Amino acid sequence: MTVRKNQANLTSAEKKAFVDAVLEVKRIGVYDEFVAAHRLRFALDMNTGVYVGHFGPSFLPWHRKFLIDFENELQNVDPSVSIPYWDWTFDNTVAASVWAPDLLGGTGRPLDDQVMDGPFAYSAGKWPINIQVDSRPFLARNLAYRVPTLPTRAEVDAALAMPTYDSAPFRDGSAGFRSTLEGSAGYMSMHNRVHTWVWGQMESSVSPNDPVFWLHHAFVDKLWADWHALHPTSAEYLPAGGTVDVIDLNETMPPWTNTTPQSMLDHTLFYTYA
Ligand SMILES: [Cu+2]
Repeated sequence: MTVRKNQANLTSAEKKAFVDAVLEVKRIGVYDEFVAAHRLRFALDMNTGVYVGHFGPSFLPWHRKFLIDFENELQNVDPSVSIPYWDWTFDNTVAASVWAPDLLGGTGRPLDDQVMDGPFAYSAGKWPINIQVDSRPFLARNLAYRVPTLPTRAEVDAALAMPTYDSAPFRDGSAGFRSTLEGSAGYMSMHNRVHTWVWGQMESSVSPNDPVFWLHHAFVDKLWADWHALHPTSAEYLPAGGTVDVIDLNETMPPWTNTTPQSMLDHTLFYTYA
């Protein structure tokens, strides 16, 4: 059974196994398929008005399935590996262990935001940026540059306290837990703010180019699970049906042909959180 752990609690051996599996999925070309899939979905969400991966209720189940698929690829390389999560409310500085050279490496250099240490530095030779939105072939970050602080535990707790998953019109800024957690209810808040805090590729449609994408979204996913545990009688997902341009509970989420929000509600079918 897959157990997802807080990155702060990983042993050195667990960190190395995770990094090695990510590098191998990259080497065989599969990693970039995930980057391309996210870029495509983000563009469709932005430009077609049909909200599947972002800006609507299926933000959470879509990313849950996306992470499960990626975790399966990691486990094809090393069955012991799972996606760790990064609690950015607690490990909230550039000195946090997630940015150490034995896990993700640190912030970029001033000249061009190029990450210079860790396994994903361009100079280490194993992490070319192939699926791009600009011409930079290297992983870029500028931690705490565009916004100085990450979301706080109090902000997270306020979102978790909301009893409603999502509400009409089920879009950017709708009242309820999903939109508040996604960060569309306020400029650069919550999930969105974390992407912006990291900067570089993380602040773009090709954000999975930075492996912190998976650790960030694993924590967002855990917060969805935490929210349901706090509100066991609330509908775990809304809307239940009949909503135009929005994925209802039993509608299929592209690009998959066999995945609905309903099929993603119980994460314990796939993994648990430690
Ligand atoms: Cu995200």
